[in-house]
Amino acid sequence: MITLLDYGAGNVRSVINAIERLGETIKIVKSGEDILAAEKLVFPGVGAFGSMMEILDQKGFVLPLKQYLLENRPFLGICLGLHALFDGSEEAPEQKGLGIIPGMVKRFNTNLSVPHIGWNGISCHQSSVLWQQFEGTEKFYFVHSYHAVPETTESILCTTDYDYSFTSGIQKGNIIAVQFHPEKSGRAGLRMLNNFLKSDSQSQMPTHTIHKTCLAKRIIACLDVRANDQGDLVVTKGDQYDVREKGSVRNLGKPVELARRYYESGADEITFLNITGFRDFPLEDMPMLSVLKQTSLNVFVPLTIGGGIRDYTDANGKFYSALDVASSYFRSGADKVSIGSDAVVIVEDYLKTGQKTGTTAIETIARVYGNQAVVISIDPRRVYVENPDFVSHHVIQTQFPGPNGEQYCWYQCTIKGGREGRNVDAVTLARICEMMGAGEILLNCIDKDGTNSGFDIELINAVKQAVSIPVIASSGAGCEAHFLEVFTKTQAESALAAGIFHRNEVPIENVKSFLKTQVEIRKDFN
Ligand code: 1PR
Repeated sequence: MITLLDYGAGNVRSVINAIERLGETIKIVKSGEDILAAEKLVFPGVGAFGSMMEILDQKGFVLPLKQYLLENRPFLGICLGLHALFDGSEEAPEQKGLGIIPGMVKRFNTNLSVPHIGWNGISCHQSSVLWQQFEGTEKFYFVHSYHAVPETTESILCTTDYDYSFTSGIQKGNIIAVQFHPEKSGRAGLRMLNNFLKSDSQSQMPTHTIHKTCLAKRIIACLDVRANDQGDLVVTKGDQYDVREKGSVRNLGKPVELARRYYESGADEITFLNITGFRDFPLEDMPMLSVLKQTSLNVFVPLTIGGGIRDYTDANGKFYSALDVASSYFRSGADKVSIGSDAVVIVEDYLKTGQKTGTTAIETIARVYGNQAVVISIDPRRVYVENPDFVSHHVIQTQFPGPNGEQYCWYQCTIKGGREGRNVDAVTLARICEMMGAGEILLNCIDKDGTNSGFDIELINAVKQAVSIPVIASSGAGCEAHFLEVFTKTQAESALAAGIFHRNEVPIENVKSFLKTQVEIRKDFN
C-alpha cells in the first residue's frame, strides 16, 4: 500500500493512475496520523510553493511530514514535493519550507524561456533504486520555473542542463525527490515509479552517464472535440476552422481512442480543445470531463484541455469562476488548461485601463496552479495593410504579399472559434497574457489551419520574439519537413498538428524518425 499526500491542488489523478497501473493500491492522506503510518509516502507537489506550504500547515501536515522525513522513511517527492524539502523558495519568500535539505529554491536565471517545459535528460550523480534498468539516455517531462539549489552537493541525485546545470533530483538516505514528473514521462517514468514502489529494487547507476542534457522539441497531437449533429462527442478537424463537410461535422474518430493511439506512437503531449466551449458551459458538458478521466488512465504524457474556461453563471443563477472550471479539469486529469476567447476579452479590458485586476482567469488560475498550468490559445487571422502607419497594431513586413500586393500585415485575434475578429493583435495579446501570468502560448493560425501548407513562420517569429514563455507552433503541418522548418527557422519549443495525424497521412513516428538526426527530440517512447 502506497500513501499519497494530496493537499488538494492540481492534478494528482495521473500519479494515482500511474501507481494503480503498476498494481499498487493507494491510501490518500487525510490526517497527520496517516503520514506517520505510511510504509512508503509519495508527495506529488503541484501548483505554487506558497499555497502548498500554507495548505500543508492548515491541514496540520507539516509536523508529521517532518517527523516522517527525519526518521528517514521511504519518500518520493515530485516537483514541488522536492521544493518542499528545502529551507524556502524565492516563489514565496515569506513561507518556510520543511528544512530537511539545506538550501533554497530559486527561479531560473536565464534568457531561455521560463517555465522550463518539456522533455529533458538527467546526469546521474548517485546510484539509486530509481535507476534500475535505466540506460541513462531517457528523457523525462519537466514543467517548472524554479529549481532547488542545495547548499552542499552530497544529496544531489541527478542534474539537468537548461542553459546551466541545475539539481533535478535529490537523494538522502531513503528520501528521494525529483523535479520532473515520472507520472507524465511515458514508459520511462512508469519504470522509475515502479522501481520506487517495488521492495526488491537494487540501487545502481544507469548504464550510461550523460554529461550535458538537452531539452527536446515537443511534438504535440491536438484533438478538436465537439458533439456532432447526432450528439456524439467526436474528434473533428476544420479547414481554416470550418469543421463541416457537406453540412455535417467531420468525424475523425473517438477522442479517448485517438489520444491513446497518439501516446503509443510517441506524442510528447496531447491537447484537447472543446471547440464549442465558448457556447456550451463545460461543467454541464460532462463528456469532456469523462474524456479526460478515461484518457488519463492510459496516457502518461501531459494533457492540456481548452474550451470554455471563463466565468459562467448557469440557468439557476449559480456562479462558477474560471478557476472552478479549471479546477474540475485538473481534478479530471488535465495538467494544463488553455484559455482562448476569454484571454482576448481580458486583454481588451487591460488595454482600456492599464490595470491588472487580479481576478481574471489567467491570474486566478496561475496563482493557484502555477503559471505553467495556464496556456493561452490564440486564434489569429492575417489582415493585410498597405502601410504600417495606418494601424496601431504590431505590423510585420511579409514575404507573402496580400491580394493587392500589400507588403505588410498584422494578426488579428478572434474569439468564438474564429467567428468574431477583435481589435487586438496576436503579438500584443501574447505579451500581455505573459505579463498576467500565462506560462505558454498555443499559437494557431486560421489562414494555415488544415491547409497542409506548413506553419506560419512569420507569425511564430513575431510572437516568439515578443515573449519569454514557451510557444507551441500550430496550424498548417502537412509533412515531416514542415516540423524541421518550424524548428530551424523559429525558436518555437514545440509544434502541434492535427489533420495529418488524424488522417494517418503522416504518423507521429514518421515525424520523429525524420527529425531524429537533425533536431533534439524524445526518441525512446516504447
Ligand atoms: O475560446 O476558450 O472557448 O476555446 C476554444 C478553443 O477551441 C480554442 O483553443 C480554439 O483554438 C479552438 N477552436 C475553436 N473553434 C475551432 C475550430 O476549428 N472551428 N479549433 C477551434 C482550433 C486549431 C488547432 C488545430 C491546428 C492544427 N483548432 O488547434 O488543431 O490548427 O491543425 P492542422 O494541423 O490540421 O492544420 P475558448
